[in-house]
Amino acid sequence: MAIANPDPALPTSTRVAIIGAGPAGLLLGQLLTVAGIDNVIIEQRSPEYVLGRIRAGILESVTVDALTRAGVSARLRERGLVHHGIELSYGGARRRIDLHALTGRSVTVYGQTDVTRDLMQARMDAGMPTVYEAQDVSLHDFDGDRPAVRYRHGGADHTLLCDYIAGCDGFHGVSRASVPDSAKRIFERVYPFGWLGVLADTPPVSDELIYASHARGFALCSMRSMTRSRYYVQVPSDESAGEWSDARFWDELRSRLDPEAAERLVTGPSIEKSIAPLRSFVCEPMRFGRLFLAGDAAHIVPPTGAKGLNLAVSDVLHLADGLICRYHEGDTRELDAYSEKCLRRVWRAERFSWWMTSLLHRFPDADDFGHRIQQAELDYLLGSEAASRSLAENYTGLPYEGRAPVAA
Ligand code: FAS
Ligand code: PHB
Repeated sequence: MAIANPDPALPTSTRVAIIGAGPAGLLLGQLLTVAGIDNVIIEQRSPEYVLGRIRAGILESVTVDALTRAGVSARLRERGLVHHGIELSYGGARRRIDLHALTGRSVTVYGQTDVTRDLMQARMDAGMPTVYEAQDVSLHDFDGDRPAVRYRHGGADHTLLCDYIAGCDGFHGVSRASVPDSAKRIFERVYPFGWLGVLADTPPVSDELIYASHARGFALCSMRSMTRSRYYVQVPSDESAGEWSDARFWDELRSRLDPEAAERLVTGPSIEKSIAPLRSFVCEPMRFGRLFLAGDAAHIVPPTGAKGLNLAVSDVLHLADGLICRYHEGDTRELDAYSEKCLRRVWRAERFSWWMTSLLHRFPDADDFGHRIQQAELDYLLGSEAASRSLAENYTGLPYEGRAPVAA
């Protein structure tokens, strides 16, 4: 399947220049296109490379609604798995948290790769320009009213004039790096471990996700479909995926699961194996003149709470609404409120992701007291409807603060 226009005429001006063709950039591009607002996406990698990154798997209902609004939810509704609960495994037993009974909400299992592919297809169908394999991307004059993006492509230098720049280029992107240190405030916590993830064409060990807390470390049993599983084990932050054979991974995963799940585990050859570092990170503010940061370009959460992709989506919803108000009604109030509105939801997701990570992982510097506190927190969580409801509210996604009502 072709997933990009082969030789887009490289435009020299647009309304919104979007840096990055990950889920944030592609979703923003799609929402602006649907609203008739011209935009260009500039991506440093090839479409195949972008699709080759295996990342998130859990979508909140806010994300499903956003993809529906963007007109790209057909495959998601056909193939996505709606989950009404998750299981926590510790002390040799599994206990279920009934997300739907506690909140009336559920989550949908649908891989980020599929979300990205659906958005790429929609962009190609709409004939919108995406410049892949752009090199030496640089941002200019975003503190003025006529910013520009410069890049090399096909051996030539190009300049794209625009009204606004959306920095959707992830944690290692150029957008946040283009802002002077004096203009941003960084909040960060780096965890002393990472997640070794394996994708395998094997049936999932259970119908729902299993988050396991074990003396050997955290483990997660997830999936992409009922025939494709996604598993993770916590590893020291200095590990490399090359040190882990498939057999070693399966043995370690099995050792961290309750006996019933360990018995049911179906192993097979890994089709992807990689280690993701864990960090909490927020850049404040998220707007710098005509430059808006969205998604991982502005914040990172440890994946324990399944918030990363969902936060990127809520940023994009705020930014799309702000740009639509500006172009359709000449009203810049939503744009002016962008950073403050995003950061309210970002910090709540940062708190939840930090809390889930602290609860379920084994910290190398923790003492016996710390282990007992984790145990007590888990006992309380599963023994209290109020505590379980709090987890369920956050896991299924806190309410999205939409557009402020227009004053009568
Ligand atoms: P992305 O990083 O996805 O996309 C940014 C895009 O910008 C990339 O395509 C990149 O090539 C491009 N880019 C970078 N620099 C550029 C430049 N200078 N010029 C042009 N383009 C540039 N979240 C979960 O919920 N669950 C998970 O299990 C999970 N696992 C993860 C594992 C890893 C290794 C990583 C890095 C993240 C993981 N995440 C997970 C979080 C992840 O899903 C992100 O939240 C999500 O990809 C955010 O999307 P974007 O903001 O679009 O950033
Ligand atoms: C995934 O399926 O990749 C996944 C699911 C839940 C998480 C993190 C990752 O918390």
